[in-house]
Amino acid sequence: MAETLNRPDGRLDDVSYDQLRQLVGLVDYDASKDPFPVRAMDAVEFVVGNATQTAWFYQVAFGMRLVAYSGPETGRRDRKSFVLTSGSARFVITGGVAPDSPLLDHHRRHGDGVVDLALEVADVDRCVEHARAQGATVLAEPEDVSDEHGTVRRAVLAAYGETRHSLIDRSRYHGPYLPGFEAAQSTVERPAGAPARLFQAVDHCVGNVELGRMDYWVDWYNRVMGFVNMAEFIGDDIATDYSALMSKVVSNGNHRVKFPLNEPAVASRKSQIDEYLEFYGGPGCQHIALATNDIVATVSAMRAAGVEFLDTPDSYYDDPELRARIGEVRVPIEELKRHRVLVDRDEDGYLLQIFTKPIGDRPTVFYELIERHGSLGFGKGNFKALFEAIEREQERRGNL
Ligand code: TYF
Ligand code: FE
Repeated sequence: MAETLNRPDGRLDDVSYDQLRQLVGLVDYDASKDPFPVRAMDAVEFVVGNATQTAWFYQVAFGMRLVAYSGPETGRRDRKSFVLTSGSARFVITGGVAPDSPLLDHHRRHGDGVVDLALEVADVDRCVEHARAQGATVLAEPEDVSDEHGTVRRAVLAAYGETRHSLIDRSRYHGPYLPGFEAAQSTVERPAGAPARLFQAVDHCVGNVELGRMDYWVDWYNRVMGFVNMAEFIGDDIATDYSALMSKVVSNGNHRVKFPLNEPAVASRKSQIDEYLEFYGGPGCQHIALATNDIVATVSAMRAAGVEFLDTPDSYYDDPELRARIGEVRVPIEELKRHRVLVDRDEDGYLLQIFTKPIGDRPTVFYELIERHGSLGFGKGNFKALFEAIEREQERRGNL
């Protein structure tokens, strides 16, 4: 008998600090000097063309649990929002109901996409004060919102394109998500033998910005959020070889929240970032990496549900240089090859990763699955194979 996916009280599963340290590569840092202390991603909110069916997709294909709902039945007439969780990861799927809902205009411009990378912070007012002093646009001033479950303090900052960062202090709140949301239960049953959850945390969320704007946004996260630059970057060298992109990564102090930022490289062929910017209608979130402790089980379950992943050629696995470089990893290389999972090793350890094809109608948002074993990187050793696979898909779409 398959068990249902949801926990009755609708709360996030506890993922311990030690589990997170491994899953997303946490480091120690001195929080006392942090001008903008961030605890974690609070939620990733999407606006989509059909929230009812998209919420179903994330339950069936990503094994997520439905925990909360808000919509016409709960007094919000113009929209529906479904809240889904997997471990410490929380997605909110929102769609317009009333024909004059501004969400439908957003969807007309961008298609399905990420509207809010919400951050959990301990002190909303202090963060907003610092952000404002650094020139950030405050879309919503700090305010308390309450219901019978308590009070949430929140504010909203503007980021790249139409993407927002809500800042959420939920330390005084005990409801299923935010005031206005009711607890909800999945009706989807987990397939017999499937893992209890397919991923445990959000590892990183990548932003695509226009040509020449990457350094502006890196500087913005440095100044406004006190984020630090991580070592990994893709510069001109890789960019021109693979006609791809330039990329730098910013993170909060302990690396719980990591935001790579990409801009298109000037190349003879259309960059994958140009394709995104054209079809998204401007800057936006490109991919979300989900941390799992068993990538083979996760990929198997997602494939069984119909999720499509980028293909990696056999030559990747048969390359003696790769085999020598990666050394011993948890999963036999033949099994990685069967599942098309990529491997990368650096001085700190290794990681396993794989990328889905775009999940919506437009060639914009996609997912990464990542299993870290010490590595704090992003798979730089895989960029060549990865970008070639992305370009094969671009070509099939007629956008190269
Ligand atoms: O997040 C990263 O940096 C890696 C590499 O279009 C990457 O996942 C960068 C750009 C891209 C796909 C993957
Ligand atoms: Fe990534």
